[in-house]
Amino acid sequence: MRSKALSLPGGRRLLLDRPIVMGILNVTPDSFSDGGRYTTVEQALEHARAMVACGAAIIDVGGESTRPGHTPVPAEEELRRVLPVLRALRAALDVPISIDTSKPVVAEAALAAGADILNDIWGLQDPAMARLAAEAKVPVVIMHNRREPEYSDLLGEIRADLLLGVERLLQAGGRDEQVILDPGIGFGKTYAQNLAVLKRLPTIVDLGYPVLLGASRKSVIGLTLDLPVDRRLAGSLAVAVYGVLRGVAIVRAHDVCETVQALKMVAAIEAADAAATGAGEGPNPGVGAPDLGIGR
Ligand code: HH2
Repeated sequence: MRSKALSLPGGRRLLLDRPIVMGILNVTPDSFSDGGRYTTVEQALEHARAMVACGAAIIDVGGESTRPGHTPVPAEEELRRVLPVLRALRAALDVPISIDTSKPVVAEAALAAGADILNDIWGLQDPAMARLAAEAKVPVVIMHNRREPEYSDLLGEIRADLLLGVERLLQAGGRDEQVILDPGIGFGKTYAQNLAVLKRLPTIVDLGYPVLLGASRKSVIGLTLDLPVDRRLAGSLAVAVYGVLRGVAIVRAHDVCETVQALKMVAAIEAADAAATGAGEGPNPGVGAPDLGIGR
């Protein structure tokens, strides 16, 4: 990872010294798993507060569903959905806020309303978005996406596409330190391709930028486990854990409490080595932990 912290507006910093969770706040009527649940400012704020209380390090606000077959939303409608929520979040919470949009006009207004991070599911393919990101000097998620899932070298082409996004940012005057890369699970990829990308996450991590992974409740999980959207928590946690063990820095999740818990558990195990191999002063195994006996 090139940088262990992201610079945010107002001199704030977002530390990436351990994996963090980005909580999803879709203020849409039609998102694939939580559409219509947080459409009033009050509902959105309450949900954001709950996610922060559970340990969300970023709140990602989206005003347009991008699920397959979604209805495109004009910029005016997207602005009408996200701006009041962004203003309310900014007034009530210190947590960094990202705006999930690919429309430069929405991104610009969102930054003015207090958003700290741009999240572009089209990876700065629009030059106006690249210019805006460069001028705003904020962190930007460059997500991989394609209209058709056609590749002759899946990982090689994803890496190249992502680096093109970085190049567009740099050409527009932006900096490497702003970049977060995202392989775009569920975007322009078949089921088998999504799994292959997950398996080979280190090829994206190796590019040296912080990597964000967004697989929460997605169809790659539903198809694997043959489960509907409201029963994909275990699968989502498995993917999150698999991702952070392979270097993912930011996990985008609907179920923030459970995801934070899963990542804390991973961190505790990873931190245990030093203490446990010392003079028997390792961490307390926990109240009620069974004595399994030596050799079991
Ligand atoms: N996935 C979705 C939306 N935005 N942004 C990033 N960076 N990475 C992702 O994987 C990603 C994203 C789709 O999920 P969701 O927001 O839950 O659904 P919908 O698009 O239906 O609102």
